[in-house]
Amino acid sequence: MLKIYWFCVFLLLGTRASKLIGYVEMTESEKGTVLDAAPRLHLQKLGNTYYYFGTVFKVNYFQALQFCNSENMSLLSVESLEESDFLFQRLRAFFGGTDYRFWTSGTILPDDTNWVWLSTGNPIIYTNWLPKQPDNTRNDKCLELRYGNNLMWNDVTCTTSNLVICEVTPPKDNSRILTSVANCNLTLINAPPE
Ligand SMILES: [Ca+2]
Ligand SMILES: [Ca+2]
Repeated sequence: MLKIYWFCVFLLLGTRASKLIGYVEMTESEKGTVLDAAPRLHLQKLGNTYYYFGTVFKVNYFQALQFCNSENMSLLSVESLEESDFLFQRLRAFFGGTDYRFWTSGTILPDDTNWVWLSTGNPIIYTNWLPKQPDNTRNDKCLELRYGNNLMWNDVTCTTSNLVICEVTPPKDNSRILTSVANCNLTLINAPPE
């Protein structure tokens, strides 16, 4: 059943970007690099958590939250060294040396004092800031990952256009998964054997 679900997610994510107001398409040169990698890069799994690597459009922080939520996923929260290393290794296998930047759900917006993962509501405990960051140079209230710097963190203006990584850990009773599959409009009879 999980295989069917993720196939549906893959299909839906490819068309949903155009519904986001003000999204920025990748340049032709950027597409040349990342689209070759996209089919294998889009969905990766660490433990029980699945990650979607958006590689074909850029959005601001708020649109990134909206996009992931619309797919029953959450904008990425990097909560451990293990998770950070996993993401970097997966990206490095495809992106080579070019610098790409990705949104996380990290933000200081709620009280302008403490950094939190907005997707979970939890305070940011594990950190991987670049040297001299966060520096809040231009009203920098949101947290981006810099692939070109080993996926280390920078605070940046929330209206910046970045790529997106979503994550989800399917619930054990999988009721939400079944709902998604039901909405997916595929014929379950033709599902591959588990
Ligand atoms: Ca996470
Ligand atoms: Ca900064």
